[in-house]
Amino acid sequence: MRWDSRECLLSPTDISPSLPDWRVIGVFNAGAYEEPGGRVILGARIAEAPAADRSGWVALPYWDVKRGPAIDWEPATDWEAVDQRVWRNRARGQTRLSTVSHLRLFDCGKGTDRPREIERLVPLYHWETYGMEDARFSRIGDSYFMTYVAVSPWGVCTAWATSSDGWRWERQGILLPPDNKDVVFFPEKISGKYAILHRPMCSMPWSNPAIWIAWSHDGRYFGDHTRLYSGGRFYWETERVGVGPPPLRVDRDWLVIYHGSAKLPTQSVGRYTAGAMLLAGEEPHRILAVSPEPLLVPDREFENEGFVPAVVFPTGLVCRQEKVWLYYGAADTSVGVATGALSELLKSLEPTTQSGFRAKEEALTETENELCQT
Ligand code: MAN
Repeated sequence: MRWDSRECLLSPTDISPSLPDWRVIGVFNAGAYEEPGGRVILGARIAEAPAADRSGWVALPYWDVKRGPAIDWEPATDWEAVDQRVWRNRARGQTRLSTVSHLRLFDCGKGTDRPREIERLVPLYHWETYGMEDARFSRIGDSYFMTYVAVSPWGVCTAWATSSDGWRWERQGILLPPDNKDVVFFPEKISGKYAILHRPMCSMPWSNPAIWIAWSHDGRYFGDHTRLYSGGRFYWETERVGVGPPPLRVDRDWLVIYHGSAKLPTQSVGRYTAGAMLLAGEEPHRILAVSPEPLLVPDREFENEGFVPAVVFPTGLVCRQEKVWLYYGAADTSVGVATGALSELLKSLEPTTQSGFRAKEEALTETENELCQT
């Protein structure tokens, strides 16, 4: 994919911390929507940690729903780093995050204007106390739907909120219980039903985490869950996949941009790239085309240097007059935006029938069906 432009739109130095003695580690993974008047709003994740270090102690930040950002200081000997994002208690095996996140909304004008902060969404409920992360936005009819990852002692859930204007959000609670993230609403009903893509994680490694599709009559209670895609077909998505922005209607079908990660010899978190697939319009559990090569790879300095190097993590997509604005987290530190022609993006997809992809997926499904019936 040939992008027309690619730039860093927001970085930690643009953001004021929630408390004077805290620091912003990252502003990243921004969901996006376009208002009817054409203004683009980003909902970015702000990850923070206390500025001070205490020798011999580990800072475990959290968000007290009554008092705001807070820290549990724990003896360093009791905790080991899983990677830069996660601590694990040596005795209990319990995990905690090294940063705590909330969400901020930014007005970024026509799409790449200098973002201006307009709203903050901070943890209000027990299930958000370790942070609110990675928001995605869909507009369905006259309502805005937001999904976000809600982390707490209960685990990694997906929570959701709705709004009539995109500014004042009404929290709707937990949409899907742990562990589930990368959840997006399709931007319109399909055959009269709401549909979501989601990414449950098995605590037992039966397979790589997969993207699933589910259906609902009211947009709240989802069923008819079907497994869609677990990655692993291409070298850049061998470790895990998860959907990025909500699907985009392209003629009769759906363009879905997703992240794929692959292990790196040099660091514990893999390299994250962005790929795409096309789902059938009225039967979105059918994959029609895929991108054998990633659309976006971390090859700029701001994507390779930061809290988690070698990460591009797509979360927002705006399409106007055949041009796309793809918003993505860069190195879990900054917000990047890539712009290009929709036609170029679609050109990079290959029909699944050509790549033999479909046949393999069907074979897999047959085996799984047999297993289910025994
Ligand atoms: C996971 C999530 C994301 C993060 C990536 C890369 O998928 O925690 O929020 O951006 O890893 O670190």
